[in-house]
Amino acid sequence: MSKPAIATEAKIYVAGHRGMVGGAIVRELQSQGYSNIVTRTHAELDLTNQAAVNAFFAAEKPGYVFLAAAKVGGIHANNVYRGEFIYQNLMIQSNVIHASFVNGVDRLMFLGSSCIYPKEAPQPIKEEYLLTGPLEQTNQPYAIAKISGIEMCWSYNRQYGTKYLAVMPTNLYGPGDNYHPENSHVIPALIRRAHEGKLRGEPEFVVWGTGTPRREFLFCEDMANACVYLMTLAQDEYEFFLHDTRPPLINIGAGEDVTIAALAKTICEVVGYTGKIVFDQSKPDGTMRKLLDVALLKSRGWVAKTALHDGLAVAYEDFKAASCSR
Ligand code: GFB
Repeated sequence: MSKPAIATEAKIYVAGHRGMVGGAIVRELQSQGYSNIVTRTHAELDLTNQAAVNAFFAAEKPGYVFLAAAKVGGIHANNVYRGEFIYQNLMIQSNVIHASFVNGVDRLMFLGSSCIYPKEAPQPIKEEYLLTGPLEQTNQPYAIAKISGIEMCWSYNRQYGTKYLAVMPTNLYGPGDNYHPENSHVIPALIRRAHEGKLRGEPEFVVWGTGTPRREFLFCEDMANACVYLMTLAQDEYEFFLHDTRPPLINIGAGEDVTIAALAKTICEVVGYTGKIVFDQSKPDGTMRKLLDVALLKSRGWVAKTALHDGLAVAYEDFKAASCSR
């Protein structure tokens, strides 16, 4: 492998550094010796405000951008806050991608989600399945915003010669997750419920839906490692992903999936909850299966390292630390 293309003193903007993935990207960059990392909290810079974003880019002139800022949530939040999900994501990504272009950013990485693919996509899901069928209804507003971001990266690459990549992680979890009881994703929600059930000695542990959907889970530190790996590829290796004929889209996943029922059982083991698992079928299942085909990324030399059980143990420690500090 040739030398990474980014100097360790390059100015790197991580949008969304207070989020789970953005925070992990900052830690990964620091651990690899990158010191010139630019961040702004939401209070310091509202990414939905175009004038503020333009002024920030004009002043800071970053060379590299990780666009990890987004309005995200689990199946319930996506379904209920549909207007917020489409508006905020379209605004954030349009402002940051366009300001990156105007200010000559060298490389930009746009983070999306596996929910951009059709609900009934063949499994495992290849990048080429984008826009080949209807989307899952519960998260269509979020998915359409993210698809627009991919199209924007591709269009700017084609018209202006920019070098923007769009990476689509599978369902993520890990330190810094959102543990809200309703609006979170399944792993933080079940960690919290199992922990509280254990403390209260509750006989039953409720899991939404039928337990039969299958999901693939990637530890957020692995995701951050993949993002930095791609961002720092030597020029010819990076440009491998830039084509006129297909979007600059790369799946990032663990390569295997589990049922929600099996996940719930593993979480109970990790947390030490011994009651009975019951399913609340009044809650939606969402997509029945979402397993990414990660052959493209693997062919470029990257694979996930963290086993689900190990990652869940770290996530549970993070949940307990976060609960204590609240
Ligand atoms: O994590 P989750 O909300 O993501 O739900 P999605 C995954 C599965 O877990 C669904 C079930 O089948 C849920 O019904 N589940 C069981 C639960 N118990 C719970 C619970 O207590 N909370 C939650 N949240 N789920 C999201 C998309 O969909 O995935 C987003 O809405 C994004 O757009 C994200 O793509 C990665 O995979 O269903």
